[in-house]
Amino acid sequence: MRASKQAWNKIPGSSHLEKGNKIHISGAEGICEDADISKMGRILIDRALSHSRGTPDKIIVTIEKISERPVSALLLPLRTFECSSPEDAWSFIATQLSRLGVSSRALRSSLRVLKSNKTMRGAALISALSGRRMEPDRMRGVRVSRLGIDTESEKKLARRLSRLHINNLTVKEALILASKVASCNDIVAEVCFSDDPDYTTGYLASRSSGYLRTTNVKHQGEMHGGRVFFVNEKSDTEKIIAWLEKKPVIAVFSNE
Ligand code: WAQ
Ligand code: MG
Repeated sequence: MRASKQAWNKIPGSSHLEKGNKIHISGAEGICEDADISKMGRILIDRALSHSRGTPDKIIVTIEKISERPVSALLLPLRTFECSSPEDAWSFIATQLSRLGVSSRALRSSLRVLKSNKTMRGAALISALSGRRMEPDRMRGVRVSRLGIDTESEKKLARRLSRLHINNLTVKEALILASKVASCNDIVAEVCFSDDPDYTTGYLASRSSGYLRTTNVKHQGEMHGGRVFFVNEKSDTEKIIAWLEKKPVIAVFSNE
């Protein structure tokens, strides 16, 4: 599902309006059984209609049959780091990312995406070394899709998150997405700030660090946010994008 809203700008010196940017309101994706398609459609439409970024004037729901058998990806272990301010949070994230081999150029490049008020629908692909943007459509970014969690793992995850008082859809969906992304060999790390004005916890994730939630990555009420995937310099970008967008992946606690 994706929901957006057309912005209108005042033409200076006149009472007329002209079309501005299309504002991304919300998006969501998942995998479900045939029997649950209508239910899932309703849930997604309701979500689009009640979002803190605003009321959309366009909602697109795409439903596709998946013929390929999903592969599994291990759910990343989760930890939360309490940070006192956006500066404190960024300093923590930057330190972790440099340990993972992300250059300072790439860090600067990622901050431009994460702090931009022109939020993208998808994620930016940034070379971990040169900081170069690798995705063909820089306005849209790359949208990770075809991802889910198996029923047993979902129950176990709900129990674990409940104990931490964070058993909500935002955390669950972000953890599943990060687990799919981290299972891609050519992705070094991910960093995410929500673009929701009332959600100030972000995260960084990678296979070796796990999913590290970071509080106060932005101030309450701020509309910026985004996602960045740092990729190996010599990787095949087209292949990575096809895998992120099209490969069905189910997150699991263990491969047994
Ligand atoms: N694929 C790629 N990028 C995406 C996707 C996706 N499926 N969904 C969202 N994005 C990008 C897009 O640029 C959004 O503007 C940005 O991420 C933020 O999306 O542990 O809510 O849905 O407490 O606002 C993270 C912290 C919450 C969770 C993430 O992201 C926690 C969140 P949002
Ligand atoms: Mg959002």
